[in-house]
Amino acid sequence: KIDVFTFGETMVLFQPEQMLPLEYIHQFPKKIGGAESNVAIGLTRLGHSASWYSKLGNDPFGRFILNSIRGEGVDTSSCQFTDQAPTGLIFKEQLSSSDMNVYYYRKGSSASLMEPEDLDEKIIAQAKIIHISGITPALSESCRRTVMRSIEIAKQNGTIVIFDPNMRMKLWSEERAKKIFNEIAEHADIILPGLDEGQLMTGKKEVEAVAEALLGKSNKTIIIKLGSQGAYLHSNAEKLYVDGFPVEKIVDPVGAGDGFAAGIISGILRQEPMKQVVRRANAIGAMVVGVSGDIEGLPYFEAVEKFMKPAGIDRD
Ligand code: KDG
Repeated sequence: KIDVFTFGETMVLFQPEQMLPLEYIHQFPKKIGGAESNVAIGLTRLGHSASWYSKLGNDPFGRFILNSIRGEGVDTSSCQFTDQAPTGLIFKEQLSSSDMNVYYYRKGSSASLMEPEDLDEKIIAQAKIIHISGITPALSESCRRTVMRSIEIAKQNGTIVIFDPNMRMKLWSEERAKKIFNEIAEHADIILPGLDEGQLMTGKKEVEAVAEALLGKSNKTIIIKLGSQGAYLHSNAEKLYVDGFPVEKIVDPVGAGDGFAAGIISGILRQEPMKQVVRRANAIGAMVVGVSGDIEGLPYFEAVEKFMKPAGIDRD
């Protein structure tokens, strides 16, 4: 039995080692990048079982992605290969430690062909949690329907729905994203927006007003990510700010939110008090930004525990 199911598009990620405009880059280390597989890999490192689904191109890049994710211990048994379209690609361009651009080559990619019928209903029905990212519904209309279908299956089977909006401006308009995010959020048990995403969804400005609007009259848990400031937890049971951890040097900001999501999901699976859950998620987010690449910085459980101990106190 799987703890967590997630699905989406993972691309081959070409990430230069130098901080230069891509025009002047001659070598591209080949990695993988995809918000949902980042979360799945983060979870396996934290000691949980995760299953990830995607439709991959029947090409060397599709095989590379599958081998990489399976190699990290994620269940990929429901993944499919198609001859209809190629695997998507992403290039990162880093001009300074905090200035990161991405270039997508993913329009009409294999993953954009995902259909509701492709989902393995049994895996979702048996999972404790399903992680939905707002990137997937932006890929195509059939992907949007696949997201809504996965939520329906989860709801019918008592699987907890966690939603991370993951706004990607290059994929769709703010207006369309706002509408779809709110449709998904309505069915979610836990929502993990960044402040800007929460503002987009609600039209409110202040952290607490955004959280209040997202909660409405529901029984959800809202956790607003505040970057280096940590996060704000808001539910009917509790409302509190949870401090972030200091980051010595930001090497690569991409993937912090996925590490945070993995931390939240892990804490919920461990049935810990929510304050502790959010604290560990903050710690993972801080650890991820210190390492280049989407998945390279995702920590093992013991490493996070060590990171969270107050400096100078060695209890070993
Ligand atoms: O969260 C990290 C992702 O943004 C990155 O891996 C690429 O999935 C990606 C996307 O669609 O932007």
